[in-house]
Amino acid sequence: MTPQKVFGIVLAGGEGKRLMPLTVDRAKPAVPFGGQYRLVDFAISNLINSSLRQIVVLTQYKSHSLDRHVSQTWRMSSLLGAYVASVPAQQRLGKRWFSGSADAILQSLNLVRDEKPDIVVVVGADHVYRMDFDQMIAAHVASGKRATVAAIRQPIALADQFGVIEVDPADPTAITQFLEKPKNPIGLPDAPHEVLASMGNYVFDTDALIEAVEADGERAESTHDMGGDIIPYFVDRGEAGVYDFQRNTVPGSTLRDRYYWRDVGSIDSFFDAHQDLISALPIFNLYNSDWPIYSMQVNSPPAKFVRDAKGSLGATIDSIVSLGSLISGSHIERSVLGPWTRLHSGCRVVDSVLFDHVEVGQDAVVIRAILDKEVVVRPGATIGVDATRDRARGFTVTDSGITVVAKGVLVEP
Ligand code: ADQ
Repeated sequence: MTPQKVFGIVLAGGEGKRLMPLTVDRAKPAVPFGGQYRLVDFAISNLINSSLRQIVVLTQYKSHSLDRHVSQTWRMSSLLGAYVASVPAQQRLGKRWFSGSADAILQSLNLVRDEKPDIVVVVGADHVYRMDFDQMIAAHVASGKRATVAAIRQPIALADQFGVIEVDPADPTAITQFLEKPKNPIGLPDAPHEVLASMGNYVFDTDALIEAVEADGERAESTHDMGGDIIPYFVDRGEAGVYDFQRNTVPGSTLRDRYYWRDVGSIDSFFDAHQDLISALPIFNLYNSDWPIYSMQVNSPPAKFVRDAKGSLGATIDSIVSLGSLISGSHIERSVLGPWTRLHSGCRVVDSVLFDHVEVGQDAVVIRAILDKEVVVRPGATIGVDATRDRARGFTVTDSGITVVAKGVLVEP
């Protein structure tokens, strides 16, 4: 097989309404995850760990913090023409921002044309997973299809959040139908309670992608969406193939995290994905150095744990504590603490996610909660103990009982 020149496009313009209030003033791909990462780091790390070296990140909505993160984290050596460039929406084709993910690509085609790649890989920016795209590219080239969609089985109850794929029984790599977020999905023949869901990651022959997004730009009735319009365009022509994510293996993965992929589009799934990181046998193992997930390295001192003034030792178990944190005689369990957290004596933080620079005062209690950056919990205050009271205080509480406190809020007892 001739070596292919591959160009990567990361779609990072999503608004992330279902993650409110975490997306009040940052784009969804910029939402902190796992202590020291941002969601976009997972997609970019996968592309870099595969052989891609020319990558653009298309941003749009509240992109300041995302642009800053991408430009500060992903500084590549220009020696070999390598780059990860954040590209804001530029109104190149008329006075409008991107109207959908396909329009974002249409408006950025000059970047593709400049590089003249054989293959374009297009990925979303809001999933937690490990994937070797070189394996998918090889399968795409071998199949002779012009567009290939990565897919994973998901419970049928979630079908309305995904593009749902039907394949040809005679050729299970050929897509015969693609329905974006169907209301009445049909289960798989061998598993009626599951569907084959698009992961929102695609491989295209470059000429095919250009042709499809240009044709889509002419269609007034189009929503200009990759899943809603572009993939069905290829399916109608018999040119769309499916790539089974369960065929993908990355070095160092364990049986438990081999096919791990999670859409973290809602507060509940965002919370659950954190729980997947922290158990002794993690379902998603951050400590796999053979396929690293990269992020910004800030110059911070190590995390420090001290006994409090009364001599109480505290305990931290099944948790991740990031650099710069100072923990004094507190009880931390099944929690993820971001950089520069301050926990004062006697507080309890259980089943929670704290972003960076959160401060929790003496004897405060935080249970099943997500605290955004710079939240200050005053001594003796509680969060996640009484849902009615939390809602009355203006916090978001999900049906499953996860409380979210927005950035910078001061929580009084
Ligand atoms: P969704 O995630 O619902 O479904 P969408 O909201 O278009 O689709 O987001 C896809 C990606 O594109 C995200 O990373 C988002 O940030 C980005 N994006 C959205 N609009 C953009 C724009 N105008 N400019 C730049 N980036 C933009 C998609 C597929 C489904 C698939 C799921 C998997 O459409 O078929 O099943 O992903 O989660």
